Amino acid sequence: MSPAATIPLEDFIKELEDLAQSAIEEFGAVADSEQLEAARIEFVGARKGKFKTVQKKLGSIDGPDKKAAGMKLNDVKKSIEKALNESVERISGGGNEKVRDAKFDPTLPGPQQRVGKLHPITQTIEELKDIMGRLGFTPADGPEIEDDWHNFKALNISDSHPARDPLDNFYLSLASSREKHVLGDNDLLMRTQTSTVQIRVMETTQPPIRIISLGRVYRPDTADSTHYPMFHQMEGLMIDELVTLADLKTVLKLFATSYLGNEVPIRIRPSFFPFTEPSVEADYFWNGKWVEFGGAGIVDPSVLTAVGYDPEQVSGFAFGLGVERLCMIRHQITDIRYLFTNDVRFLRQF
Ligand code: FA5
Repeated sequence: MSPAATIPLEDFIKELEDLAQSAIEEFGAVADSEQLEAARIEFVGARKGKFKTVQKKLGSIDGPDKKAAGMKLNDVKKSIEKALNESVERISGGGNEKVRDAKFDPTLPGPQQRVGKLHPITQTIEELKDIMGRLGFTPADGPEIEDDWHNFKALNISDSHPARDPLDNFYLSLASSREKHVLGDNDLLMRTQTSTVQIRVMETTQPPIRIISLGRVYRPDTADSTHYPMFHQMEGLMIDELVTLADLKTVLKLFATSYLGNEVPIRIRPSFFPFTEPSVEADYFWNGKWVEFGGAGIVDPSVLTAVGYDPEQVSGFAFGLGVERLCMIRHQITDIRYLFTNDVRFLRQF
């Protein structure tokens, strides 16, 4: 067997020096990231780069010359890398210290960042406030944990009324006597309606009043496509001299056409609430059926008396609308449960 052909050390060194020179010249001349990438592949490409090709010849250098050849190879490698890095820095503007890899193309758009959004219910609440604000109603707030007076008694709901049934309410038990001392002996519960805020506002404000209150309410309802045990209501209250059912119908109609548009049919039908007389319920027509979106009526004189008003002097109307039901028709959401499962694939759509 004939011995493998060897390469003289001088030839190897000459080839390396020529390679270094042309690499330095070329990296120094590139004008944009495309040319830079082409030069990078040409000289230091992992499979077919020129440096790789010369490096493979190291095996053909005579044993005693191998060490010198290896050292030269390392020197040339370093000077090519230096020229490459300088070129990357020049092309990328030099500002970013981390930009060392020629595969980085500063002209390409960066990875898309997803921007968070408001929950569809929050968006609906903002829109409702906006519409009612234009009709002269300002927002008011009340607590979600309520006492018997504000949730029932002041609203003309008697002690024996079925609406007080423990099966229809989330009552809270007071754990300690200290809590009882601070909060009083009243039964506490998660409010079942925002009508509680009517009472709180009337107790502390003299007419004329024109408020809305938007917030969460709680009922042990079984969840289905239109019911959830926690949902939001928008309460409205207007108290002044000579407020009539015609004013209520006008405001409900103006609200409904602003929010739903003219093409969604709505209807108002007689109903009953202990705190309004007469009382009505409002429905919109959607997906082939009437869906109730709120109750309303003329504030019962006994409620006005309970808060210290004179029913001979002032009158008013109130309404309570289901925010989820309004959000659902706006966005064509067929099941209320989607609003509370927090699936980002659903939430991203709004
Ligand atoms: C009331 O809560 C009254 N407080 C409304 C009212 C206010 C009447 C002022 C008169 C004067 P009702 O229980 O019907 O009424 O609820 C009002 C709306 O809340 C319903 O029309 C419906 O849109 C919504 N709603 C009721 N229960 C649920 C539930 N479990 N899940 C989602 N929305 C509901």
